[in-house]
Amino acid sequence: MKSHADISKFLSYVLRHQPESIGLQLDTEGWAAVNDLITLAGKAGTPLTPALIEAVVRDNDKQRFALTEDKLHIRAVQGHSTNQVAMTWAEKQPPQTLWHGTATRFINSIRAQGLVAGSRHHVHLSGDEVTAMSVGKRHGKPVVLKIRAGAMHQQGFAFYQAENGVWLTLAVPAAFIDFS
Ligand code: HQG
Repeated sequence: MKSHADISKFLSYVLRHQPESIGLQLDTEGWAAVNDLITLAGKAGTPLTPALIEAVVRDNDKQRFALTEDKLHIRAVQGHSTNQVAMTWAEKQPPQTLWHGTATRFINSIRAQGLVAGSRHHVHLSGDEVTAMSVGKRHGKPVVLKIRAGAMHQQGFAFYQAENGVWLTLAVPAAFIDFS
């Protein structure tokens, strides 16, 4: 039987990146029908039940997923790269400072280009340094960059916050990044 972590990885893959890999359809806000997900995941070798999905969504360490109240639809709350999805959030005023965890090997490129979204739809920023550090560790030797989010917002850059607290913006010019 697959662990909750394995199922979370599977759900991240099909709900954020490659829904077509199992023939799943997401709407533009990222929602998939739970019944379709169960049928298609089962065919693809990942047996799911409504109770298992509920438990994975509830217990997920980063609260990556959300179910509708009637539990008929599920989505990833952020982190998408699939073009099936174009999520809309209300703009939100960020705190003065946000943090971005990355790897030291990316720093020269980030100095030159600023932070870019890459394959995802947004640059992901954290509200605290500890979280940013753990995000950076996923890529190698971590480094945490201080982002002048308040100044960016004042100059017209839009910020959004996903239900799990992750801050999102389209790009961060190098001028707003503190590399010290
Ligand atoms: C880097 C996880 C070179 C960027 C986390 C990052 C997060 C550049 C990498 C979420 C660059 C992209 C997202 C530039 C940015 N030159 N490198 N100009 N601009 N980068 O995984 O932020 O566990 O797409 O610094 O907790 O690491 O999946 O983004 O290192 O919230 O739920 O390019 O993923 O959540 O990597 O992580 P990613 P991320 P989950």
